This record gives sequence, C-alpha cells and structure tokens, in this order.
Amino acid sequence: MLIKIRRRSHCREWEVTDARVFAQRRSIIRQSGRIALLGLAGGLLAPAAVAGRRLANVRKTAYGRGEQLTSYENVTRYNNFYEFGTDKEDPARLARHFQPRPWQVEIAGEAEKTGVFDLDDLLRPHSLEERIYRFRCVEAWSMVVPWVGFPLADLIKRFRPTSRARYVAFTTLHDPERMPGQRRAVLDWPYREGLRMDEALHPLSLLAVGLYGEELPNQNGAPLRLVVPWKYGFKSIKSIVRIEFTSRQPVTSWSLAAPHEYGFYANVNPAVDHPRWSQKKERRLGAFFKIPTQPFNGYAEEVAGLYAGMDLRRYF
Ligand SMILES: Nc1nc2c(c(=O)[nH]1)N[C@H]1C(S)=C(S)[C@@H](COP(=O)(O)O)O[C@H]1N2
Ligand SMILES: [Mo]
Repeated sequence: MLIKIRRRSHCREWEVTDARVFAQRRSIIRQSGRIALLGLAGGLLAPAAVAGRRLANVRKTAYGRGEQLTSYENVTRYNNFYEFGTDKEDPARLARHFQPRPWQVEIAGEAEKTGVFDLDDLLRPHSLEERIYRFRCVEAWSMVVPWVGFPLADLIKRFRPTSRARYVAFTTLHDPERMPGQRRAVLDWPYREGLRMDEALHPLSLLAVGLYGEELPNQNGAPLRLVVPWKYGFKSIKSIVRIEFTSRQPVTSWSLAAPHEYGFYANVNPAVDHPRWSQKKERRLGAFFKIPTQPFNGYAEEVAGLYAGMDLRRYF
C-alpha cells in the first residue's frame, strides 16, 4: 500500500548520503530502464538551478556568522516537499513552473484582527533580514542556509491574538492541479504544522521569503515558509496559505501519519533516537563525514528555557 511505502521512504537513512552521490544513484536507476545513451543525455540536459529575483534592502545579521554555508546547489536541488514528489530531486523539477503569485494568506482564529490578505500587503510592514541558520532534517541530514525573512513574532503581534490563543497552526496550499504530489495520498493533505504560542513568539522563529539573497525557489516553499531552526525540518512548513490562532494543540501532518515517530514538539534531540535510526549524528549536505547532532540543533542556550520542567522523551 502507498501509505507503507511513504512511511518507509520519508526517512530512509541510507538515503542520507551526499546529495550528489544520491542524484548519481538515481540516474543509474533511471538508466537501467532505458538505453544508457538516453540516460546520459537526460543527465546532461538536466536543468541548471534557476536564479530567482534578488531581494532588495536585506539587512545582514550576526546569526550564524562563521558557519560554512551549504551550497546553493545542494539547498535547492535536494529537497523535501511532498506536494511535488517524494524523491529529493523531484521538487526542483516538478515545482519549476509553479506560480507563487498571486498569493493570499488567511489569518484566522483567536485574534482581534483576522481576514484574508494579499501576500504583498501582508509583507509590506516587515523589513527583511538575512539569518544564517543550521537546519536539521529528522532523516539525519543537515545544512546551513542563509534565509531571508522576518521574525514570526512581528507578524503575530500585528493581529493581536487573544488570551485564548495558546498555539499557532499553519497550513500549506492544497491545489492538486498545481501540486502534482497531492494527487497521491502520501500524506493527509493539506500539510499542516503548528507551534505553541511561546515557541512561535520566540525571536529565532522566522518567516522566510528568500534564501541566498533571492526570492524563495519554489522547491524551498515559495512564497512564504516557516523556519524553526531548533526543531526537525518537518516543522518548517512551506508555501503557507493559512495561519490560525487556536486554544488547542493543532493536528500536524507528520504526527497524524506516524504518531510514534514524529511528535508535535520535534525538538532536535540527539538523546532520543527515531524508532528506526539514531539521531546522534548528522551528515551535512556536501560533506562526507558525519558530525554530532547538538541538543536543540545548537540553539539550546536560546530555547531550552521554553521546555523547563517538560519530559522531552514524552514530549518528543
Ligand atoms: N508543505 C510542506 N512543507 C514541508 C515539507 C513538505 O513535504 N511539505 N517537508 C518538510 C521537511 S521533512 C523538511 S526537511 C523541510 C525541507 O526544506 P528544504 O527542502 O527547503 O530543505 O521542509 C519541510 N516542510
Ligand atoms: Mo525533514
């Protein structure tokens, strides 16, 4: 059954190899079904990474200064975005012609101000900054990305959530015509994620509109995505169309699909293994040797206080 294949495919540790090695293996597999020459030509004709529109007035910040950046190529060609396929190289190809404009975002729920807003109106009050963050996928690969965006807290405050708003729920676009991966039931679409209000208001929580100084490539979640650097990558939901303030903990796609494997909190934690593999180490895209994974992905000093008194094995 599809579901089974998907669950296994989400986090194959053997898949956690250098992105290029993986791409090579895929092309070898592909070739086996055709004549070698065709496979070779396919590789040569593969589209080069397309540069997006440069973002103006982006303020540099000290976040991540000194980190070695993962290459643009690896950041934009090795993706998880199941709306555009489940193989790492699918999103770059299948999202190529996706149009992230016009785009509307609904702000709903327990807040004084709610409504449907055109994305450009929603973004206008915010000035953009660049932040270099480490990013750790639950599959044990990681990268370092220069995101462009603004604090999620700044957006939340504009809508004045009420005292009943204890969580923030996020939803990705659901449009199987434009997102071919949604024609298969690999997840219970639309993709949903959520944060506790104090996590959402934490200064590290970022709404990103770009990377490497350019508008977000479609495969990285254009036109608007979340980046929560101390949590496993699946919390960082892409292509957001809805933000809702709720009193109850929202349902999230991955905890719905496999509750024992992907919890609501999903804080990076080398001390708690995934049921099917270790989380002690990770492989940086572009590097060969694994490196130790840090608690909260190295952001413990900033965020550990959010979880004081919580049993992080139970709330994984
Ligand atoms: N809507 C949506 N958001 C998503 C995903 C997805 O499949 N759909 N994948 C998640 C996972 S598992 C990871 S690791 C990151 C990958 O982000 P990247 O492709 O920009 O590296 O996006 C996250 N956000
Ligand atoms: Mo992930």
